[in-house]
Amino acid sequence: MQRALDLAWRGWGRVAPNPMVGAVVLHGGSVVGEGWHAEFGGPHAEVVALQAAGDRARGATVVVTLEPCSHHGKTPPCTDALLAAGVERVVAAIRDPDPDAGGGLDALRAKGVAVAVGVHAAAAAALNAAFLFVRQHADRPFVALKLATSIDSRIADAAGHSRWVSGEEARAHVHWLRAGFDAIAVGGTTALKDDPELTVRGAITPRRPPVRIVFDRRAMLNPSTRLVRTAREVPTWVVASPQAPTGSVSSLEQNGVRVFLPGSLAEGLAQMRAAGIQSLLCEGGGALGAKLLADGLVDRLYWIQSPVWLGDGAIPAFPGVPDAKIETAPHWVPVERRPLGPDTLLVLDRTLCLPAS
Ligand code: AOF
Ligand code: ZN
Repeated sequence: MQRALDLAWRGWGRVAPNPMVGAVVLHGGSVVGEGWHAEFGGPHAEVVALQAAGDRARGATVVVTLEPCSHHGKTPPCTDALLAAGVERVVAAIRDPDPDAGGGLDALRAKGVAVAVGVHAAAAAALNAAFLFVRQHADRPFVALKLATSIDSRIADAAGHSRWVSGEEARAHVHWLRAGFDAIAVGGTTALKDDPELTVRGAITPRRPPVRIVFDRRAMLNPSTRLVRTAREVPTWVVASPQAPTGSVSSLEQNGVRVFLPGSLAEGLAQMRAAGIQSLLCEGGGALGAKLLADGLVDRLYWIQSPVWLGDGAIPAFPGVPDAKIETAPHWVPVERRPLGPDTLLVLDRTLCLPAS
């Protein structure tokens, strides 16, 4: 299953809103086929792995990170392919909560295939966190917050300088991360101060470039910023408030920016979801990140820690968190710990959206 999970990750940036899935075919204790879902609309992981196994799939065990589908979607049901290949046993990490595609394990069992579910379930839930989240929640996208801090959790030094808190490997990883999200968001002040492009310039070219979203209540983003200048090439949205100056709003719109005017941050996220955004990566700044955290709107934290100390006068990453008791404070779930050159990435999920097994 660990191998199947590793294979599944190869679909990052290419398959959303479908899930990333990996599969391994085992016969007589050896791997005889492997596959993963590589492209949205393309063959499912199980079918790719069965094809690789050929005749050796007869009597084999198929290990797959998600319950095989039992529906005619963009491709025929994987349950049919598994039965036709003569597979004896299917081991899945988690069930598929999709009302149309789910139920494949029961269908296989009814045809005499041995089935098991729950192996490495937590890792499989983390792999497809956004896919699972949107099937449990209709009111907003899956929200991830990326933070680069010093070892003492500061996002900027006492002079307010924040650029290059983290190193080269960390920056490359952020481009990889961006490729897997429907949208990349920043706050209005960051958009003005850093003048970022918020595009994906890394090893993976995403199937669809992420929408760039600026949470900018006062609609301060001006037409000379890179974001606005390239708004006709890469979708760029501004989430302002109904009180934003109408002149600023119409100037943004004339430059090809789509403007939303929700009454609150939560309503803004609801409007993003309604506009088709299922997963959103917030890259700062401090005020937006802190507000999302304080309002319980962060589902995943990508926390890059650099081995520097910036001291008490520097800007804290997590201001104003209410006190909690050590016995009762809710624990986040560590999903990954990875060295990025001199820095360390810690990925934490607030909860896992584990489907019932
Ligand atoms: C995938 N890749 O490897 C597996 C999936 O629209 P379709 O026909 O591609 O079906 C998508 C659904 O099939 C998806 O939402 C999931 O529930 C199920 N399994 N999907 O994209 C795969 N095994
Ligand atoms: Zn399938």
